[in-house]
Amino acid sequence: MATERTFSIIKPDATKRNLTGKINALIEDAGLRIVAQKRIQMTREQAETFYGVHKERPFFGELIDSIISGPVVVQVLEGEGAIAKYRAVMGATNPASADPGTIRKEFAVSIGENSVHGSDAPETAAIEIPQFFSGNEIVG
Ligand code: DAT
Ligand code: MG
Repeated sequence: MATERTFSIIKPDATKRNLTGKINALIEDAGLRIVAQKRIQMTREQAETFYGVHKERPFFGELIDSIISGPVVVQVLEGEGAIAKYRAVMGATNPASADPGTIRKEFAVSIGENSVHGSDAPETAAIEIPQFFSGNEIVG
């Protein structure tokens, strides 16, 4: 499998509970490298663009309010099959269904406050990464 990059967000529910380091440990223990990382406050406009694919979903308003409710840590993760690997480390969207040892099982509060985002496909990663990082901010 090829080396890939995926886009990750440590969401406000996790940064508020001071869990950035614990989540990064699970990421690194899985063999993924954090090749870019910064802590930002997302604007409503950035959030609406980022989550644009979910615009018609009933939970869209809640999703936007939640992702701008505090600081996030945006990251680029690199590794063999990084996209699928990170989805596995994250666990299921609903923490109640997530496997033991996954980030969401260990740390998420609810389906809406589920601690992390990860790209779901190479095409998605290619759209998401440049929304938050310029090329020279990513150091592999
Ligand atoms: P994922 O984050 O696992 O890729 P998704 O892309 O389907 O899941 O949804 C994006 C985010 O929207 C998800 O992380 C949390 C929120 N969300 C999804 N389904 C929800 C629901 N039924 N109620 C509230 N929030 C939801
Ligand atoms: Mg998704």
